[in-house]
Amino acid sequence: EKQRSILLDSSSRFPPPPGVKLSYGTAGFRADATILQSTVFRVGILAALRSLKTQSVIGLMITASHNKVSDNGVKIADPSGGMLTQAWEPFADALANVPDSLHLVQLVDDFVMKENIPLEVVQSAVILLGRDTRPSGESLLEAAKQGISSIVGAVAVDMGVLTTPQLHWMVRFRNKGMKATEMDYFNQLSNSFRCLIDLIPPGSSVNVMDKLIVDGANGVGGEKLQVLKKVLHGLDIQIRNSGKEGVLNDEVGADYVQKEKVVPRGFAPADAGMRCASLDGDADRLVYFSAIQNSNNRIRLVDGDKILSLFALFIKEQLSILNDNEGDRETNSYPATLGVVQTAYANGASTDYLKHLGLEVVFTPTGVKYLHEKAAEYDIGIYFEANGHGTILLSEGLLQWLDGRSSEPSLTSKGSEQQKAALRLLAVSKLINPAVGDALSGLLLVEAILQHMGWSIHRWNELYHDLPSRQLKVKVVERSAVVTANAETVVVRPLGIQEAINAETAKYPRGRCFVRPSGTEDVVRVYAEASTEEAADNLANSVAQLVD
Ligand code: NG1
Ligand code: ZN
Repeated sequence: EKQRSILLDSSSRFPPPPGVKLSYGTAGFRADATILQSTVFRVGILAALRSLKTQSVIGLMITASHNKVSDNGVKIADPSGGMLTQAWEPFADALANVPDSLHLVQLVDDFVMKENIPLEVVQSAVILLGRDTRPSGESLLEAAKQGISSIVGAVAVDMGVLTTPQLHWMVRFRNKGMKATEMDYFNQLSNSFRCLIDLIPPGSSVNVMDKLIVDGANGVGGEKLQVLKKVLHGLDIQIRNSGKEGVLNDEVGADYVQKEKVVPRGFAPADAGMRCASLDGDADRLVYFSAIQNSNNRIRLVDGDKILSLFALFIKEQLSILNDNEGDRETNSYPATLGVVQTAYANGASTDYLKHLGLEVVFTPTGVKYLHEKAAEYDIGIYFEANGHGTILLSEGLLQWLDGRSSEPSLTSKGSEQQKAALRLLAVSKLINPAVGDALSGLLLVEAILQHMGWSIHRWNELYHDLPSRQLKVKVVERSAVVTANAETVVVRPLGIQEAINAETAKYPRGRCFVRPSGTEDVVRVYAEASTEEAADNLANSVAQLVD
């Protein structure tokens, strides 16, 4: 009927590039931008079907994050603002790789049947589209629109250039029936930041904080931070690499800074010692650093693990104020569970530190979909990848209880410590992006907590000392030949490799090492940690040879 012929017709205009096999991976589809037209068109179809199925607003983001400017990619935001449900990933793979339009129509037909998607009845589907600053983004966005409009009743709304977390945020709040424009986003961030600053105990903050210098990776994050700055009070920010001159992710950005542990381009010798932050290409990752004077561009890196530690410390402090019921027997405490979620890439010293604080630390495989899912099991779940992607999730139950605590009349009159702690946690819940890791909101939370503690970046960095670590990539013919278990810490195939890794690792004090296939690049990654730089390098190199 009509739907079939529209789909047949439009998909024949987007033939897939021959001989390319794509997989949805840890962050959607990614490849050289020139081969992505058909993929993005097809993901447009998927987004429309997803919207029909869930009867909710869906997001489609065109970005390749920290990858080079000539790459691009596409990923879906589900109704909650989170990643596409894993249950649909096999369909995404099948759809992206189907050879021609006849097969495509058949595949869609079968899937619609299987999932019971209401195509016949006239339904409406809404898909919000966003893209980062990559030059290929515009024409790929057009392909996505074509894909969406080949499903009857589906409407694409172009939100323009956005950070990935902005799009996820908009999807989430649109589905809660709220206004969710870009300005709403900026206002919510700046208001909740202000709230946290106003709640700083008198005397405990450094009144004048030095300015923060931010590396915008020559991408969308720097651009958006310029806008946010205008509605923000109480923070002095200077933005570098805002995209006007340099190339996206070219020796700039959070991925480069975290992996290479050097100063990004665009910084001057005079910046040494200053508090600096770096965003990635779509602003969902954040790391801090400070350049070491006369050191060949070396830095003190304050990575995602340390951001996680700072957040955990602050939240734990607020919870213990709330649960301190001395002289206040009337009020019930809330048995809030607090959990932190890391991956095998977390520095061993961070895990030791968090456990030492008495926190529950759990591990998942790489990929925020896994971390996010785990964190959602707690009243407060904090997750971070070492590379700076992470956020904080607070349960509805806890938020309601906090709401009650913060407005109890008996407490209000006293302006008690408990009331303030409740208000702080509520402000955190409004500042932090509940959908995905968000460099802009994460940055504001870091800044608010540093002011609250009265800490410099150096004091923060002293929470613990990172173990020296090294990451390598090994190009292999078939990365899927490497199969891992136990949150990617053990290789189960090819047989024998794990024994060899164990034997190497045993040679080094505090040695730890693992390998895993990347979900976003055609490589196998090697991570090694040991008590000295040299040992970490040697361990990584010798294990890389085992995989090669
Ligand atoms: P892969 O390529 O699967 O290692 C990388 C990051 C992930 C995650 C995704 C999505 C490392 C070692 N890996 O995944 O943590 O952020 O990209 O962007 O940083
Ligand atoms: Zn990113």
